[in-house]
Amino acid sequence: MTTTPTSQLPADHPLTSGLTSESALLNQYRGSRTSAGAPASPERRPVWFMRQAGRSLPEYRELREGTSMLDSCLNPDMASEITLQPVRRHDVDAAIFFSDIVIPLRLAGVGVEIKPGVGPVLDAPVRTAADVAALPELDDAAFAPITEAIQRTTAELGSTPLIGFAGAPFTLAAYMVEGRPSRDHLGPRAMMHTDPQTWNALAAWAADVSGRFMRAQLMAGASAAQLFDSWAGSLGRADYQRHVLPHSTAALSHVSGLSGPDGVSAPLVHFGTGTSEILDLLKTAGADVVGVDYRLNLSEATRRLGPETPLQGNIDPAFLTADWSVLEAHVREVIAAGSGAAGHVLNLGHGVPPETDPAVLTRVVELIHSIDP
Ligand code: 1CP
Repeated sequence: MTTTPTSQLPADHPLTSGLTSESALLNQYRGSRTSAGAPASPERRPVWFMRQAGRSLPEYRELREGTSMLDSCLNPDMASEITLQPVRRHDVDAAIFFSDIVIPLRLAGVGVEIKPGVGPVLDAPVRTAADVAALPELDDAAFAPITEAIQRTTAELGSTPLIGFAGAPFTLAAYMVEGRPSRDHLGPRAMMHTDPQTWNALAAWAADVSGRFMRAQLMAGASAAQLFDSWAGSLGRADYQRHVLPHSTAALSHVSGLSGPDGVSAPLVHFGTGTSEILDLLKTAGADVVGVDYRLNLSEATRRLGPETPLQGNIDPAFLTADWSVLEAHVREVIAAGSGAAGHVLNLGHGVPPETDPAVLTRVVELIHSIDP
């Protein structure tokens, strides 16, 4: 049975009830600095960190002991608790749901594990037209543990928004074709040219499962969502535009315009690493906010994207081990560089390195909150 998906968030959703709709995070994601008649935001400058939940936290390592990564993601109690840990510890302005980009594969019945110290590894790579045709259908009922974890999490978070996420079709398909992490993603990049039909079928499958994964998180209570195209930087402009962008657009179309009855919609963020040269293309996929990695100065990102585009980023994780004065100067520079954009949410330019001292992250949050918006 096919039903037309609704674009209406449920009545008890934190965006609909107003719990998170005026949060500092959402105001910046909406580009409130330029909205007509908007007062200078009285609230603090919002910050969260990609991979804020994870191995940098001792409480995470303790809880995860003896449970595999994907089993932890699918245990609603654990996923919820791990999502909340960095919010309690660092006082960040958003939680990011503890899960992984390969969870939709696992929920569809594709054999996949996350091997410690390696990353996602599939039982069998997906390389031929027959492999793609044999990919299972993902049933929405499989999202039950995700929905449950999110409901528990948002009940605890109150007015702090939860961000949902998914992997973009290229990044997800890269793991599927290679069967494991790779450096240059030659497998998926070759498939685009040697067998474009199979590539398109695979990327369309990935777009569908990732789009529905984000949608399930938003419907269950997430107030924003981020599409991670971590490996899109390995593509040239022409290949990105022709073979990837349409699929990322399709993934985002599952969640664009999801809103409450008063029209308050859930903002979408699009992020990739090494994407400086395709940043303008990334923006056209349909997200509201562009996440910038650590390689590009935010003022240059604004020049490329226009001042109306809200930005997220881009403290270089390499500074997290530097002397505090060096790190502080860098954070202040990032804030200044982002001041020309309609909105700016502070984040790292990629994920928290596992060896990061969590006390440093807490201090960075305090610094950011101490600087007048
Ligand atoms: O050993 C462990 O504790 C597992 C490490 C780990 C964690 C904590 C993995 C394996 N995934 C995650 C959680 C995760 N993955 C989150 C949680 C929320 C948070 O940010 O705090 C998110 C958003 C992801 C998304 C993800 N998974 C991405 C996109 C973001 C990025 O960092 O670029 C990617 C590329 C993955 C694949 C993946 N999963 C895990 C690893 C180590 C990897 C990368 C492997 C590689 O290098 O290719």
